[in-house]
Amino acid sequence: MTNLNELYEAILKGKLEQAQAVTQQAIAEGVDPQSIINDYMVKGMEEIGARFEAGKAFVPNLLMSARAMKGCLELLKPLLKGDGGSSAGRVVIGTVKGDLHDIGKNLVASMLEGCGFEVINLGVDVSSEKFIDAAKTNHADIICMSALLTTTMNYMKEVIAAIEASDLKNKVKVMVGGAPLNNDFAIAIGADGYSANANDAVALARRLVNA
Ligand code: B1M
Repeated sequence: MTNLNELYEAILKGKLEQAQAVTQQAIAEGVDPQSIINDYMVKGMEEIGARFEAGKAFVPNLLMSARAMKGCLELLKPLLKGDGGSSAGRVVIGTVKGDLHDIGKNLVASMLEGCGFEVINLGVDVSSEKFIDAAKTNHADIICMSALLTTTMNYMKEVIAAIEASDLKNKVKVMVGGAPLNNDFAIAIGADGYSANANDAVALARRLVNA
């Protein structure tokens, strides 16, 4: 029986091989992928973030934990896939300009894909022009923005203003998310919705597409 606390520890210490070995064992034992991610992997990332904030961990530690988390998510990604049925909608997703955090955004992208959405993932450091071009080219239903920094979250407002000034106005919905955001912020910048995690993002995307 897998000891998933070892996964938490491996993510926290940034030990990729060890984290992947435990993840593989958990997958083989049929442990729920959502539980592996939310109860152990995300908790490890939260703890390394808290240690960083307290001056007890440094950027290289964050990078190593991020590498371990990403390596495990790659193993779990196929299990988040849906049945390949008809598209639930088309989403353009990216982390906003100036921000390089992509783990949560990629998790949201994988969950949306797993639940039948077509996802165009623009990566990190995405400008308003790039969001708008991609949404137009791909006839997106939703633009989904992520930010992890209090300094970059304000850029979302610029993207929304650019959308309003373009011919996408009233044609595309905007969803936002990321650790420093909340619902009040989303309303204040004129987004159509905010979600705190990947599961809620799927539910919100479904509501927005059907609205
Ligand atoms: Co950075 N970092 N980081 N970092 N980093 C934070 C965000 C920080 C809170 C750490 C801390 O001080 N406690 C802090 C921000 C403080 C602030 O803004 N107030 C911080 C800082 C300061 C920095 C640097 C400035 C550090 C430096 O260089 N001195 C720098 C900035 C670089 C830049 O972006 N320009 C930096 C760099 C990095 C690394 C590159 C080393 C690395 C990122 C690697 C990568 O992503 N490829 C990193 C990491 C790993 C973190 C922490 C530790 C973990 C983030 C993470 O992956 N969490 C983070 C601390 C923390 O968050 N506790 C921290 C796990 C992930 C699953 O959760 O991303 O929140 P999260 O996503 C969730 C939800 O938020 C939501 O769903 C996801 C899944 O449930 N969600 C969405 C996210 N996006 C969504 C979009 C949606 C919906 C939901 O659309 C609708």
